[in-house]
Amino acid sequence: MQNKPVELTSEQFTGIRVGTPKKRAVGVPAVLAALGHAAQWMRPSDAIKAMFRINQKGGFDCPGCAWPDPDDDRSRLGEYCENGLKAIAEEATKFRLTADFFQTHSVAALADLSDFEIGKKGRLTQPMWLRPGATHYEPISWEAAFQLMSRELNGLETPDEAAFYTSGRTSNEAAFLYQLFVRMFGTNNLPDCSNMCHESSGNGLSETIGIGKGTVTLADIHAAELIIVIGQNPGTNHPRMLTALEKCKENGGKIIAINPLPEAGLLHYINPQRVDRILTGGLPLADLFLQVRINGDVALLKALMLALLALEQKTPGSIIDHTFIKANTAGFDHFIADLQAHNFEQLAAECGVVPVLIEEAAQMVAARKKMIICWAMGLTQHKNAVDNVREMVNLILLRGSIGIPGAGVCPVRGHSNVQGDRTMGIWEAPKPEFLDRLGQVFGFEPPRKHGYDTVGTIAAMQKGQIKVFFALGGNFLSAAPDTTRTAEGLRKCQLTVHVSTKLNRSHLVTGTQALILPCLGRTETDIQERGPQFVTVENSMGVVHRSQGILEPCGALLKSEPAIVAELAHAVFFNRPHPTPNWRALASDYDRIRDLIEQTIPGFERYNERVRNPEGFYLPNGPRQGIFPTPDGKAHFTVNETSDIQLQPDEYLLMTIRSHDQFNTTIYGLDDRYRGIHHERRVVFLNEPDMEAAGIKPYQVIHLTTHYQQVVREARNFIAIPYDLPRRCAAAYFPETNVLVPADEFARKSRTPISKSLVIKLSV
Ligand SMILES: Nc1nc2c(c(=O)[nH]1)N[C@H]1C(S)=C(S)[C@@H](COP(=O)(O)OP(=O)(O)OC[C@H]3O[C@@H](n4cnc5c(=O)[nH]c(N)nc54)[C@H](O)[C@@H]3O)O[C@H]1N2
Ligand SMILES: Nc1nc2c(c(=O)[nH]1)N[C@H]1C(S)=C(S)[C@@H](COP(=O)(O)OP(=O)(O)OC[C@H]3O[C@@H](n4cnc5c(=O)[nH]c(N)nc54)[C@H](O)[C@@H]3O)O[C@H]1N2
Ligand SMILES: [Mo]
Repeated sequence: MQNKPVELTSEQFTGIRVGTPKKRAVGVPAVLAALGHAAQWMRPSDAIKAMFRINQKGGFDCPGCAWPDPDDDRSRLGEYCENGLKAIAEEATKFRLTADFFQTHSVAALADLSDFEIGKKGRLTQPMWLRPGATHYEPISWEAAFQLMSRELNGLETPDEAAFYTSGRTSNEAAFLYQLFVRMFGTNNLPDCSNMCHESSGNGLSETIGIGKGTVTLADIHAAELIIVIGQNPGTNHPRMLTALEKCKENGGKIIAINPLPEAGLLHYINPQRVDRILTGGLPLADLFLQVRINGDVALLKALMLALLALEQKTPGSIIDHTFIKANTAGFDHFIADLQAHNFEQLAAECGVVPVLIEEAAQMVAARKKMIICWAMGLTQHKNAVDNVREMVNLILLRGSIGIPGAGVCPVRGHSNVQGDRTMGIWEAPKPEFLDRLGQVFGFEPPRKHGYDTVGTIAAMQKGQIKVFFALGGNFLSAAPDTTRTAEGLRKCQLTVHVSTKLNRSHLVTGTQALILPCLGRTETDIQERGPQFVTVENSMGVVHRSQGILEPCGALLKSEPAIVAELAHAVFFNRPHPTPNWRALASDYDRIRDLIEQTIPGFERYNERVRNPEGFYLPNGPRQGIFPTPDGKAHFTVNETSDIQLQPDEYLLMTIRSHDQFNTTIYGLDDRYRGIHHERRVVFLNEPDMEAAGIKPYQVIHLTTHYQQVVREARNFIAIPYDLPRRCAAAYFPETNVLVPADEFARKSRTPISKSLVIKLSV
């Protein structure tokens, strides 16, 4: 039974209904949608409790996105948003998966379900084991599970035969213990979701401004005169950002949106917590919308900067901030020489935006020094993604728009603690200073060789070089590129382990044996030997704050993530000659873990004390103060490459994006309300004239293929939707399209898969 091929993704249709795309986001329909999810999946008492404590001081951090909470005035009804409440309804569901469920459903039968159906089965409540050759998972005690993992890990020829993945929901405390355990075990194989996400931002920013994080605070967003939102869909993925943009506009700020899609949340926002806004139909957000072609951003930014140079020539000294540039930057002359060698009209044609609109954008930029650029996955998942990031830095430096209030760079993070995990050392390429300090504090010699990142792990698995794959959260199979190859790799492992709250497809494509370890979620109380515990997280703007669950855990057997890591380390290092920390004591009181973080990582002085402030504390950020911690102390202008993708007549550029009803691979529902799609995910959005030219009828079922390095990858059965997007551009949802993403094509330097610029062919 088990030998029947396991479905890597469901290809079934669910019954599409198409409406008109929305021009306004949020408002009352969003509140109703959110309440609908809560009512359907949660116990009413839990829903009410959770709604009032989400993102409140002393409450729990929303398990959704990493957008920060206001330092002061938080809405009484929780700092909540529609998709935040959906995230909570997903985690705090009233449904439970017990041992009986796994006894009646084989792994193969579960894999036949869609991701939506799998996720809705309920919370995992006890450790489960898939024995070698078995068709069904069966219960296993925690003790036996830790023994099994310890045997497998200690039996490896080298520690590098294990890979330890992290998803960005993991708390600082769990992440710190985890990387410590992994490095004491002897490897830097710490791939994480960030490798597929903002790695390009971290890479481009570290090199140019000396820190791999954003430089602005929420107060800066409110105070900015101009915000450019590029390659991001905040209405769906960071809805609370719309409230911050609203404040900026009320203070007189302007917004430019740069996106291939006219996303509802970029155009118009109805704040659901303000009656005045509801009654008056809300507030227009973007003052200017530039409908860029996919991967046309470097060309667009260059054209915009050329238009700025033209303005500067008319009124010298008014636009380029020479004083700032001279005092704080390097590489200006080289950058300008390269820029001037480009042709404005050619760049405009390349990015697909008409010249007058680029000139209008330049006028807006020229008139406002307090400028912030916000971005997300639309810029980071391309071959030239790091170039995208560095080109935005050029624009910021040209205007001297950094190190002053209301200005700077703002990569908007995804997972709620993805930034904190990196600060804690979840990184396959750790800095030597970090390892030195870790070694000093804990008295060991950490491994120095860089480990595998996500694409490196997939390649190593395929070669049979990874024997144990351990995941602290996430859904590696579905989130990673090249689903088929990733599945092949996972199947070559001896043991695959997932610490999870919910069942997902990664639990169904396994090594010779597999474990699922159920853990507490953000919403639940966490009681350890020395009393109730809270965890800490770092948001997108470098604020570290506490998060404490309030709901009763969904099962008595659940363990917290720090406890699971500590027990694993205890089991693995038991009887080793060299002493390691008292792991169990650490997990009994998270203050103890925080004390060790304080000793190891700069910026965490008086951690336990400061994190007890209701607002938490800001981590140090040099560029925010105009100090650039690069080797020469300067911010760097760089020369960057425009897209080198040349489409053949029958090719299109596909971006794989999120619907309004999902959190990454977790499918909340089957609607994408703002884009007018209901009850279906297997859709591909195409430009209408392109469809006519190719003879594709609206709603016709078509198939998508990619062709990289002689490998043809196919995703079958997508309904073609005519949509407002540039010629030769296409969009479809992830993770259904991850089968198309090659694992061996990625961004230069950051190695992030090219999920936003896949060259595809269509067939019927
Ligand atoms: N509800 C919800 N919230 C989430 C998530 C979720 O899945 N659901 N995921 C979380 C995570 S981990 C992340 S990383 C973030 C993701 O947040 P986003 O980056 O907003 O997510 P995507 O859907 O990938 O959207 C990318 C946007 O970029 C645009 N885009 C694509 N290609 C290009 C391009 O070449 N140039 C430009 N200028 N734009 C382009 C797309 O049209 C789309 O609007 O959200 C986080 N928050
Ligand atoms: N084609 C394509 N692929 C992409 C992207 C894209 O835009 N296009 N985006 C990429 C991005 S930005 C990201 S961040 C990755 C996401 O990659 P991942 O982080 O690996 O994926 P998620 O879907 O967020 O993980 C969901 C699973 O996490 C588990 N989980 C939820 N809460 C908790 C918790 O509190 N603790 C633990 N231990 N487990 C929990 C649940 O079991 C759930 O099934 O995907 C990437 N993949
Ligand atoms: Mo992400």
